[in-house]
Amino acid sequence: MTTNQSIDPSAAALLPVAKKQGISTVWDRHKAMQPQCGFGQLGVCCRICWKGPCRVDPFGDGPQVGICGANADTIVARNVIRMIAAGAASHSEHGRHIALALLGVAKGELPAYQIRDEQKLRSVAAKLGINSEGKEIAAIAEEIALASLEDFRNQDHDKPCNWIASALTAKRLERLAGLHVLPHNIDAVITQIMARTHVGCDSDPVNLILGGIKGALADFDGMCLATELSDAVFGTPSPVVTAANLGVIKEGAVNIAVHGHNPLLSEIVCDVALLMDDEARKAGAKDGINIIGICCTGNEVMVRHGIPLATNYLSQELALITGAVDAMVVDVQCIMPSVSEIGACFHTEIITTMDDNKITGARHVRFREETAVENARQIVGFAIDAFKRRDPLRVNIPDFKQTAIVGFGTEAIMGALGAINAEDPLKPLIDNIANGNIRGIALFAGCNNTQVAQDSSFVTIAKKLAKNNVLLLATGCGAGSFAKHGLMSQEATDEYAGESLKAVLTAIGTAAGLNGPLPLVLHMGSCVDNSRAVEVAGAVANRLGVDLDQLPLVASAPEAMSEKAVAIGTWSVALGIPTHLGIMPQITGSAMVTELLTETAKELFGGYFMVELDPNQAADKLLTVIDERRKALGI
Ligand code: NFS
Ligand code: SF4
Repeated sequence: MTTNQSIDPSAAALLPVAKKQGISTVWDRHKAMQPQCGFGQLGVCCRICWKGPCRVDPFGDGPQVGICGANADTIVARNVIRMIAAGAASHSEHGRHIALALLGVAKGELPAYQIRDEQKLRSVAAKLGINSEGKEIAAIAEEIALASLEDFRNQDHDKPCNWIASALTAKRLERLAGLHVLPHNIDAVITQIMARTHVGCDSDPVNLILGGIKGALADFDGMCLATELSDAVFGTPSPVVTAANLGVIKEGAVNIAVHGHNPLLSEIVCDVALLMDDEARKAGAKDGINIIGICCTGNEVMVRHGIPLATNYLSQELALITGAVDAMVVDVQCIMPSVSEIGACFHTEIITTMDDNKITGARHVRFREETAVENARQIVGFAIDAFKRRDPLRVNIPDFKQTAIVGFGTEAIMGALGAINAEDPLKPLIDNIANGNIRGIALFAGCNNTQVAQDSSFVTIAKKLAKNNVLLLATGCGAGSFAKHGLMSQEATDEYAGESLKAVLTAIGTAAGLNGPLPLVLHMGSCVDNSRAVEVAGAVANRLGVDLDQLPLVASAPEAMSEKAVAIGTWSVALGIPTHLGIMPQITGSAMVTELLTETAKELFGGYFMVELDPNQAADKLLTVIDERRKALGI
């Protein structure tokens, strides 16, 4: 059963419960917000100074410039690049946090953390050009942490950030350098966007958008380092069987939802939960402690440790409405402020943990890496206490969950391919792309948005592409969506993959010891893990001696919502990837900016935005693009 708000059966089961209990959800608030402001939708509302707000009349009858004289092109460009700056700030702040933690680990200051994957650490060192031969692990970690932090403090404009320089093909780096959009310092580039968009500064839309693209590439740099350093500290993902959807909540357990993005907290909560399991049992929880994930923190612990995923962005409130979540522990980003009010309708502890991310009405436990275990113990203790207050009569756990095989980072994908050709793991992938068994590759990323029925665009596009033999990768809430709907299973491959794709996935999965095909959609991790897909694509491009904009590779964010998604979409374009948006971006009030990002970008970068709200047509357009690229490659 589905609703027009969501195709997730858990939503259909729980929305009536919410209604009966008088609890409003994101969908109720969306309805109450209608009609939404048309000026805002077009991006032509400016609040950059207090002479405003100014709104340019899209029909040409009213004012065509703001009080300072800024026209729609300037206003739209400034608005969108400020979104990119915020997205880049979010991802990069996450990255900085991990880099500083790695430095702390290297110096022996953070006993709660270790280097769990030494091999990864060494391969990161090699990637960054750090000689690790004969060096202690701690010394290598320190050098890597400092090289990463250098990306936040280098002042030489001509020297690109270390991570982006190590991550892209030489051709791409050259092209980006030629356009002066290679970031030299993440913090500086974000600051420059804020500075140039201040009243009375840059008003040239082309110049503004190029500044935004540099910011988006700084976002890419921040996520590369966040991903790779997290692997070294917490382990590199490898295939693991788990489950997704609200049915992973257990009535007989103390259920702790970890929600947000940063694994520094959730990893330790998982460790401590194991140690405190007996305490939970003593409190009457026959199934002990059950950790469940929401949003990208959920994806992080899912791909690394097989922790089940409760849900993705849009139904985070529904997890609480089950009445069986004892604590929701949040760190940063994508946490609806409404959760504290809904938690208060139940026995649920909503616990914020980061000093710059508090929610009114929630409990705050000040999480520090230095005291991580102690903090996590306190958090788990609150959850166990809350469990004792749970009202069994208000428990409504929908009986929906799907098996998901997840954990396909670059290493896992190479490992699986290596089972077919150990000497040259890329060969089976390249051969199958060349012979057409794999028609192309699509990366699904991004959020949920109340403007489309939750998960529906993801699922519709993916099924159509799979049927047409496109290999599917996913991250973030897109990955959450596929996991919940059973598309990360071997059965899904049998049911939905086109014949040639099925044969390839079966050959690889079987050789890799999965006793059957690879899942239909490969879960690469959280949103910061989008860098993994670029790594695989870069390896293929290098091997073929081409650049990323020549590969039959597309990206799709059919339900995008956040500023982070705007940043990711923009770097995807700058890296040469045709990038579909299934939500109307807030730029259409400027024909010039729209053209820049959809047409001109193609000439400059090879990548471009494609906007198509209808998922069926979007799939067709993505297939057309894949075929164009194949033709150009002569395959
Ligand atoms: Ni990405 Fe992940 Fe989800 Fe969107 Fe939010 S959780 S970082 S921003 S909503 S995919
Ligand atoms: Fe209006 Fe210009 Fe101020 Fe924007 S910067 S609010 S367009 S006067």
